[in-house]
Amino acid sequence: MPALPEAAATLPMLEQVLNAITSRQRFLLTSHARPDGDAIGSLLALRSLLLQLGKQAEIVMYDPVPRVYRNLPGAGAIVQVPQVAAPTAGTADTTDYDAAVLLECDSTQRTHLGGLDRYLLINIDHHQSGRAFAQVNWIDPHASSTAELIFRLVHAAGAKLTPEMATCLYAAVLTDTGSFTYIGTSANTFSLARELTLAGAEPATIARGIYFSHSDAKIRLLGAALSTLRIQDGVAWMHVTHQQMEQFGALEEDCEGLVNYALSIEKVQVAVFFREIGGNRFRVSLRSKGNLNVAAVAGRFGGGGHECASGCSVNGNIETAAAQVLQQLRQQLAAQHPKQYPTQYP
Ligand SMILES: [Mn+2]
Repeated sequence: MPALPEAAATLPMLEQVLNAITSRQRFLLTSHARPDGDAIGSLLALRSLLLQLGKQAEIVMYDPVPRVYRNLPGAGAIVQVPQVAAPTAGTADTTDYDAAVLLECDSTQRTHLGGLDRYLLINIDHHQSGRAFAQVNWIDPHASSTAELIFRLVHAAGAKLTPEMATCLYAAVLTDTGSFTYIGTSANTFSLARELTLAGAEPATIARGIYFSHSDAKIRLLGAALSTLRIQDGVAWMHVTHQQMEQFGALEEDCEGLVNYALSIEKVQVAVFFREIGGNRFRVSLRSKGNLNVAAVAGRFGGGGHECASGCSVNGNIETAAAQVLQQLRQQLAAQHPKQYPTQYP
């Protein structure tokens, strides 16, 4: 069975990563703070690959593993630390790493972990915004997910794709394509899903673990958010307060994806979710169906992200915070679609 077709231009980068791995022994693996399914699934599969190659590999993360990914094979081995400490000279603790592999990051800052810069850095990413910040870089914006790159790495290394690895990679592809719904989902994505299924991933079991395993706090929070829903000119917005978070015993990760309920309304083009994070400040998640670049809007508040999914923080009470964001959304709409939304009339 042939591996997935590979873009020729990415081959040298894959080979560089493979060489960097095979010539070293001890690896730290990490990804961005507030990890998603692609980060966790790809990290777990990469760790399995390295162990299979006879290497040492430890997954070190700043944030905890979100609840819905905790049952993925190997997730229990993920270590949560605020900082990667250097080995203490003169003590028995001389453990250190030969290299750090960062998945889905455009800088070491994305990990929120200090202390990574002293290692040889290997960067594997599939984002359009990916940057070659490391000594070894493999960035392929055509890949559906980092999982797709790890899959190619497994093949290139001549390793066995175990059912556990296939399960982790399938979970990553599933979530990073929005259950095979996002732009970029292609025949290639389904070929990958097929290969993973043949290797032992069970689609129904994995989907149940991710989409039917929420805390009740998350759904109560959704109820509170929906009760504040407002819609105007194709923009929907809603919010939750800090007090509601506490009342329901909700965690930050319970807010993940709530914005999509607002975006699911037919007439809505852009959805915004506001989460109060303390005194007169809101964390803002923006989602777009594709007509409007929400990364540009988040950028005006010091945030960032993708054209269809971005985030930032805004000061104010909910009324003033929402008014600021809506104002910037209108400006962006006018800039992108000057005919439909003129700012100046002749
Ligand atoms: Mn990803």
